[in-house]
This record gives sequence, structure tokens and C-alpha cells, in this order.
Amino acid sequence: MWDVLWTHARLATCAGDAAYGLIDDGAIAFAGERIAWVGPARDLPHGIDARATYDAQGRCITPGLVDSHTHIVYGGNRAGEFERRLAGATYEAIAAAGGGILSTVRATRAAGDAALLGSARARLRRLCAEGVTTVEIKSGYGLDRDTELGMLRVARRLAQLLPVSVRTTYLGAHTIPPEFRGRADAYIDFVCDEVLPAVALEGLADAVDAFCERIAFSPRAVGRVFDAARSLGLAVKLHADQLTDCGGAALAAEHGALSADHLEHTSGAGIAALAASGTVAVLLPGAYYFLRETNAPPVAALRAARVPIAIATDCNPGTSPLTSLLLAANMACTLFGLTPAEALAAITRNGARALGLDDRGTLVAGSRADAVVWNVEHPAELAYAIGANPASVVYHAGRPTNAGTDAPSSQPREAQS
Ligand code: DI6
Ligand code: FE
Repeated sequence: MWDVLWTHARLATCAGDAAYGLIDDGAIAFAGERIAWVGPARDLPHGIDARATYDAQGRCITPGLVDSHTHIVYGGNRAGEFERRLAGATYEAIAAAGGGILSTVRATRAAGDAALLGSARARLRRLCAEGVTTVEIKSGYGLDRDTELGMLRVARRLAQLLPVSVRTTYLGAHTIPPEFRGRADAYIDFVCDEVLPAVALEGLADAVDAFCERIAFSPRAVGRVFDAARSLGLAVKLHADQLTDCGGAALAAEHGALSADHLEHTSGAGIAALAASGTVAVLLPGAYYFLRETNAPPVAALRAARVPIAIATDCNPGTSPLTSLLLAANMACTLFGLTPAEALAAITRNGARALGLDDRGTLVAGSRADAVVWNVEHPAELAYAIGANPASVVYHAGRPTNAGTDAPSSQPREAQS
């Protein structure tokens, strides 16, 4: 007995090598939290009933979306800095003058957990409404021990308030906080010896990230953080080569990172290293767009080297105040040259892989029943439309959420029989 069966669906399974993993006139069944069956409707096994059967009437069903890189928990906003940048100030100059990440650190330290939870929840709700069922959330705007732990607890708490799975990442090496100004090595000691063990002890992070950049941390400092993380059994990932080529991609690969993120300035050697290590390239077109960068990441070379490409919002107050993963997918096509099929794989299958998750991101039997029924006929429409939300019904672990546009007021359309 299945719980849910959808028939007459165009399934974009995102599995296999064919574009979209398309199955026209497909059917998909959920039992409990898992996908019980998926395939062409004509192959449906006889004699299995479902408690509820719905007719998709030709509409698309995809895996639940995975936003694999966000900084969605933070205090305040940086609209004033946006105005200054538009008037000619650069991101780096604002950061050097104590603004940038540090201004959000001040606002986050002052905010308190309830305010952090409230503002992050409002942003995350917008992602969920668009079909996101798994999200990665980083710390990195507290930098002192208690605020970092607090951010990670808020991130974990969001998973209890919204129909979404949360993977948390400790980003202590985001920038040097004022109390360690001019003492980068001492701050890295603090990250490795005081905060990381506390994070691990409380089970607050699934991974550890760092910002490797001229205006942030050197490859040597990042290596120390990664060694400490790995010794505690935590996965690593890296903000790599966003503003300059610091050899970040190769550094991430060398440490067996799950992902190397940004990559606007990554060299051929960095790409070869990613390919060899199986590290996912997470591209963040929202930050590229918002900083009005002109150096796009080397998509053709990543593609040629068969490096898996994920796309994420990078939702953060300074460089990507973006709460639409579909818009990120659209930008990945228009600004970076992905195909709509690559963009869909980038926000499903490869997003999951960037988080080390192999139980989601494709519609295959046995996977988690995270899926979205869309009011579109072809999956290319998902990366095509700007500012539309065609999510109709969103399933998280087999349960319909009230996140899509057709919920909760209207139920999925019952099969005509
Ligand atoms: N790179 C980014 O784009 C964000 N963090 C990072 O390491 C920006 C963070 C910010 O400006 O607040
Ligand atoms: Fe980021």
C-alpha cells in the first residue's frame, strides 16, 4: 500500500545522463518518507493501491530543491553599503574600513537569538515556498564563541519550524573579528582550539567552511582550520577564488572538500584538482550579479573536466541578498552559460552532492520523498521564468507542506476515474 501516487506527470528525475532525466507520462509513488516507485505510467505494477491518487495532468514533478550555500541567519541588513557601492565604493574598500562582513557581525551580536530566528525564518519561508526542501546554513557572523554557537542553534531550530531539512556549517574563518584585529594566527588558534571543539561536542555542525581570500584568510590559515575540522570528523568546504585566484580550488581539493564555492577566478590547475578529488563546484550567480563582477566562473572548463556543478543562492546581507533559488538558476543560465537542464541538476542532484547527501536530489526509488509538483509543462520553464513561483505542491519527506502556491487552500487534483 502506497500513501501517495501521482500519475500523468512529466518527471524530471535528474537521474542518469539524459537531460533532466525526463520521463514523459510518468508516475511516482511515496510510502512513508521514501519514494516507493517511479517510472513510466505504463509500467506501474498492478495490484498496488495508494491511499491518495492524483492526476498531474501533464505537469512536471522534480526532486525537492537543494540550496547548498546560504548565510541566511544574520542581523540587520546592508542596504546602506549597497548605496555606497553604487556610488563607487568597492566591496573590498568597505571591508577594509571595518564595514562589510564586520558590520553584519556587529548587528548579529546585538540581535539576540529570537530576532535572528525570526528574520531567518521569514527568508527561509520564501525559499521553501519555491520548492526548497534542503538548505545549508552557515554561521560566520558571530565569530565569538557564543554567537557562533547561537547562530548554529538557530539554524538547527529552523528545521523544526519549517518543512525543510537543514545542514549546518561552521564558518568561523569568515573574517577576523575586532577583538583579534591584526592577530590572524591567534584568531585561528581560537577557532581551532576553542570554538570548533565546542561546535563538535554539541553536534551543531555538519561541515566547516572558510573564506580563503586576500581580504580574509590565507591558504595556510585555512589549512589549519581544515586539519582541525577533519580531526573532529567534520567535512570541509571552501569559499574559493571569489575575488582573486588564491589557489582556493586546489586547496579545497587537496583536503577532500565536499565543495569549492564561487570560483570566479579559478585557474585550469584548480579545475583539474577539483575533477580529480570529486569536489563539487558550487557557483553563486547572485553574488556575481550583486557585486557587478565581470569575471564569470570557468563553466566551459568545469563542464569539460566533468566537475559536478551546483548553484546556490549564497543568501547573505552583503553580496547576495537573494531568497529565490529559481532566480539563481536563471542567472546561472544567463550570466554563466549553464543550460536549463544543467541548472536544474545544479539545484537538485549536485546541490545534494555538495552537502554529502546521497539520499536525495533525484527521483529514484528508495530516495527521500522530497519532490515538487510544478505548474509547468516542461522543466526548462523553471530556469526560464523570472520572478514566477510555479511550485504547486511541495513534499518534504513524503508529507505535503503548505509551501507551494496551491497549498493549503486547494488540494492536489484528484485523479479522474
Ligand atoms: N563570500 C561572500 O560572498 C559572503 N561571504 C563570503 O565569504 C559575503 C559575506 C558578506 O559580505 O557579508
Ligand atoms: Fe557565501
